[in-house]
Amino acid sequence: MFTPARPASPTPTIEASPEDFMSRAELCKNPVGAQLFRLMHSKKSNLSVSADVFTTAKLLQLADLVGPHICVLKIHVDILEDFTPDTITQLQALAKKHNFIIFEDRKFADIGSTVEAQYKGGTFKIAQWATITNAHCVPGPGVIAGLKKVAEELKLQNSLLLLAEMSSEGNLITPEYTKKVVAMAAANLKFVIGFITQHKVSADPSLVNMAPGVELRKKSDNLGQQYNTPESVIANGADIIIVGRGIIAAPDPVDAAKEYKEAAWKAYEQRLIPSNGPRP
Ligand code: S5P
Repeated sequence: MFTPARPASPTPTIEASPEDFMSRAELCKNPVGAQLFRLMHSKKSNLSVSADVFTTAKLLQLADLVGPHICVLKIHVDILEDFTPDTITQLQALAKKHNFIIFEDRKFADIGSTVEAQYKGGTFKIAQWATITNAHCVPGPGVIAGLKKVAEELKLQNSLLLLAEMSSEGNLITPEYTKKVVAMAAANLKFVIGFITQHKVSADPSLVNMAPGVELRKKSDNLGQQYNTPESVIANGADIIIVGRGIIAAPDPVDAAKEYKEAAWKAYEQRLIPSNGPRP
């Protein structure tokens, strides 16, 4: 008599976790948040390079080199000595070629009406090209309202990260302050996609946690920066590592980018194993 083979019991896969990036993409209220989670999944990269360089040529060269290995390229546009609108046109072409998102690390921190003008105008016209930017919440909710107003009026598909924690020694952020930042994010989910932080700070899985201050070989610089490893920040609930000098000052930035990418992705996969959730 024919006995049908018993169906193999489903092997638990990492992708079945409700905490995986593809599942979290479904929950995002801002399309940039969803795009970011999906992009990380498809590139298997939760690495953001902080391209803190001083010329357009260096920025474009670095973006072209590390582009295949990153989800987000973070820049400080105001440290470029030779910025022109063409810097951005060329950077956007590389973002398209390598499929990464451009993040201007402007850290807006003023009253709503001032940040509105800073985001929209001036030399850099940040709102026109920075799919992601960030803000300190110290001025209160007006800082978010001012930035959101620009994105809405210009019909730009932009997004904002809030500084919930900092990596630098002696910073003034307290757990109480961080809680209030999380509440401000929760009140603005159509615009805010997550946090700059050292830990997972919100229980809302639609919000992304990006951690700077990551270095494999150093513990600090000589100006108060403090470093952790990719493994430790991701075990603490960060989703994306932001790496500057660990990659851009390495003898071979591409090799370094691959090393950080692999370490961060492995740590993310480890965290998806049920008993290894983020440490409180
Ligand atoms: O708390 C913070 C927040 C940010 S955005 N600590 C940081 O270091 N950053 C930024 O991350 C900082 O402005 C710099 O561009 C990058 C870290 O660079 P690295 O060379 O120390 O890795």
